[in-house]
Amino acid sequence: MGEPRLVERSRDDHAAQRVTADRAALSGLLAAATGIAVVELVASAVGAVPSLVISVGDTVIDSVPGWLERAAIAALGTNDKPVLLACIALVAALLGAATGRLARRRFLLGAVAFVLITALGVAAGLAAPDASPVPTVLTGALGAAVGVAVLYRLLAAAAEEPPADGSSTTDRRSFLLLAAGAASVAVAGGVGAWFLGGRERLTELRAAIRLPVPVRPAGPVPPGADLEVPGLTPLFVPNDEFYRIDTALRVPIIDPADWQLEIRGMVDEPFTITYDELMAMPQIEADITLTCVSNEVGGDLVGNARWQGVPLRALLERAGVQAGATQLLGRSVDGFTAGFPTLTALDVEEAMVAVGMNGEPLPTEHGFPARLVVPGLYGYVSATKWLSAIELTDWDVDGYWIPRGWAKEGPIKTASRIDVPRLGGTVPAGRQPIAGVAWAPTRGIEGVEVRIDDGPWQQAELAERLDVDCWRQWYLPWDATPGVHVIAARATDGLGELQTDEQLPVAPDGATGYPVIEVVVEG
Ligand SMILES: Nc1nc2c(c(=O)[nH]1)N[C@H]1C(S)=C(S)[C@@H](COP(=O)(O)O)O[C@H]1N2
Ligand SMILES: [Mo]
Repeated sequence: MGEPRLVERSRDDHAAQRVTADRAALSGLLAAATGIAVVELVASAVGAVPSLVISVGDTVIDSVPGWLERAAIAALGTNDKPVLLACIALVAALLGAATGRLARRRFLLGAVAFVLITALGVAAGLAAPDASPVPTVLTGALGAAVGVAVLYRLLAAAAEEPPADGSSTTDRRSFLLLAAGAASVAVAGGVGAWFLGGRERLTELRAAIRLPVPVRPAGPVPPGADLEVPGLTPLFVPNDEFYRIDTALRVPIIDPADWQLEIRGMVDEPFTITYDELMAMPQIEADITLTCVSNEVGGDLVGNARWQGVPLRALLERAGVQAGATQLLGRSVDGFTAGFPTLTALDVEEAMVAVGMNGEPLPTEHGFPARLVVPGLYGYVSATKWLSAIELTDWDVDGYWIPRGWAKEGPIKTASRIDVPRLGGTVPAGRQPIAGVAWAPTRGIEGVEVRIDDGPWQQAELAERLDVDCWRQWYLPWDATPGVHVIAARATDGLGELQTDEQLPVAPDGATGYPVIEVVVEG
């Protein structure tokens, strides 16, 4: 074996010793970047091929233990996605560089490593709900081939060192030129993938949609329903400021013409309905406060919007719910699921398949073309975005978050928040507003009290009532005296029940306790 192996090596390894380790690493990194760019470009243009980068991220999200996922959300909030993607990019870059150095010694080994790493990405891609196996594997193979070819070409150029006397720099330049070329291809591919991904086109599609006039519009907003105190969260949170929580690394881009909603499972007459059919059904409008079970006391994972859509009850009556179908499971195009009692869907009139948010078609981030909105339930058990199916099942089937350490039932707990003054802020002495919001969807808010330092609980002034499902602003004028003050608030719901002062964490079924802020008043 000795002799042929030596011969093979010298041919295989690009005169290995003459390629510096740094150049080899750079070659590997650029090979990885070009390969990934090619794959992502194809994935963005071909529906049956998922983004392999996103698939790897999804696999990470789905396989980390629930406590870690919660910790990541708690530490990073909505930044969890960019951080995860940056980590994947970093790992890919490091793997690429390592592969380049491996290929410097033995090109075949580097090439095999490259193919194996790509195969892992393909494996993650095949697990995506919208992946077709053959095109996905072919795309992976194309990416690996491009990557290996780029690696080969760059290493070959790097091996052609200029003579020691420095009389020629052509070859050195040719490596740098090639490297710059590969980098440009990678960047262009990435930018192309973003545009082909369809966000641009979807924005146009959404803009062309006219929401039908609801048969049961929400009432007019009475004067005084929004106190308009500077710094106080508005009664209706604008769509682009509305909190966003989901497991989707990349927002599903859905052309309503390709979309349909299935009503299936334990029903007499399963059916599917298109976007146009849904838009032609009688719609209602309702002001509903949506909140996340991960919202800390005083946190901002809560918002209020005017939602428009088709009542769930109408769809369920058409399908005919069978006895024993105690759970309604919403299913998303991206595989997310959330389930709640079927009775809630039938009893709560405003529970709906929403197509509109604050007078506009649903924003992409908030579930376009359709999502569930159910007053009184935390989002993780109810508010499925990018809805693809409504499945009637028994209670044994679990939605996405249940095996990850969250309670099976998720009724929203009565809560209040102090918005003004800002937490940890400084205010001048004299008359100052203390203001905030309070919510108890389905029960409504009857009172909010505020306590300053060790003083008595004082009744705050409430904004005009809009709807029990909708939060209510509150306000208390305060004669602020210089020094440090501690302000607490607590709400009473429409059933006369006081918000609990027991301090509980967000898991498993929602944080409780009074919101408390500290304010410095300057003399
Ligand atoms: N498809 C999908 N829908 C989803 C989720 C998700 O991860 N995927 N998260 C749910 C959770 S936990 C919450 S709190 C709400 C948040 O809705 P928003 O992003 O529109 O505020 O969406 C719900 N719907
Ligand atoms: Mo949530």
